[in-house]
Amino acid sequence: MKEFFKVPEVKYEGTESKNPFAFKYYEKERRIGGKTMGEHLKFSMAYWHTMCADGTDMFGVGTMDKSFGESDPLAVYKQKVYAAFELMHKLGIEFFCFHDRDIAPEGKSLAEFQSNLDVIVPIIEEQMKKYGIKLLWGTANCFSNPRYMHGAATACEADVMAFAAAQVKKAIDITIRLGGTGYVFWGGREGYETLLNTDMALEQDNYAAFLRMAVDYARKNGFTGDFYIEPKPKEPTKHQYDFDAATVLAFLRKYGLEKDFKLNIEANHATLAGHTFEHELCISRINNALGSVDANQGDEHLGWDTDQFPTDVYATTYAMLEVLRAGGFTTGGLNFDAKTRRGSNTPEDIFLAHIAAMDAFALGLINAQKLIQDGRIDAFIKERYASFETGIGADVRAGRATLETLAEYALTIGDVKPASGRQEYLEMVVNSILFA
Ligand code: XUL
Ligand code: CO
Repeated sequence: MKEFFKVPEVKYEGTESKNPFAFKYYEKERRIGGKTMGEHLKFSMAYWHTMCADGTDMFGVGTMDKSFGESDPLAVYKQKVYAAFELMHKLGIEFFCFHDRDIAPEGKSLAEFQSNLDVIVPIIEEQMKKYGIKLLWGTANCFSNPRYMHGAATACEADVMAFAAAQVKKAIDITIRLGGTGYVFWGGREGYETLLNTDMALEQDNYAAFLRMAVDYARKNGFTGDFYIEPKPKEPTKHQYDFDAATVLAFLRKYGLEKDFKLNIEANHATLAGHTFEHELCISRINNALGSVDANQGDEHLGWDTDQFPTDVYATTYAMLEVLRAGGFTTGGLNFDAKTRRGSNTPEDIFLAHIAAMDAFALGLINAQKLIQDGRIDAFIKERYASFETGIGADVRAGRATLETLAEYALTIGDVKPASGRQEYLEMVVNSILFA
């Protein structure tokens, strides 16, 4: 069996270790609050970045060779499978996610693409069994091919929608066959550039109809997992219909799709929407719609989706706090929708990036659990809203209050002097817990 990565299996060595190919914080079997770290974090490899992205950007060709020693397209994609599973196995990553286009070459026609998929999928299936690795979610790439330049499910031409349907149908079949627990829709080209050529109402109706067809097909064929929508405010289109979590929830409710769909929250997409990662996770959680996470990070100095591996420990801490408050992942997990920088172009960099990210989320989990156990933050919030537990506040909560009773009450209390929000004190508490 060919070895693609000259890297040993990555093990936990603790914080004192200086070995770059070792975990300093991620101890898969360590128990935290009733579950192991591995069960909490459910790490997943993103096939598109890790096995396909070669560092190409707007200004230059790729800096990384991901052909794995082959030149015939189908042979390249076969080697990608073996390389992917070697990598996941060595990193101890138990899940992966894919787009149809990441795992097989498109060929010259839809039929050829489908038959290429039929060659590759059994190899993936066999490798999954060999290593005990599972599929987190599948999806279809309905945004890269030029035919999708005006959209896929929201295209202005019905033939394009039919093409997208064929891709989604096949990707759902593969997801079911491989036992995936989720199916993602990221609306790559589902948006618009100018209202001068766009019937927004028609496009949104079509998008909902398309999602309904996909749900009906998948359910009929035995899919019991969750569907996720992945919000993103811009890129590639100026106005993406799935702008952010709140926008997506409103869309799902308008079309009665909220029972089948949860959200797949991506950190960098939150940044682009002008939100924090934890804001998007919190909106999802309080609406019982937190499905899965695309774990990456952006760069505040660049206005685009840089898809960096996550290493910001404050961000992972606040994210894991939301995940723990939501009761943890069920069908979802932490998918590294992230790529090494164009200048980090060796196979070792792919390992180092995953190790850094897995450790950052392990630290996030440890910290989030400490914040919960310490209890000062939760106690502060509870106390801050205590006036809604008795008197007029309790009447509001119970739906007994009216505008008249509140107005009558206000006349009896004189002026109100709200208490301090104590933000700096709370930030100090967080630091004292994180760096104890
Ligand atoms: C694009 C993005 C996608 C989705 C899956 O920004 O995040 O890779 O995660 O289509
Ligand atoms: Co993503």
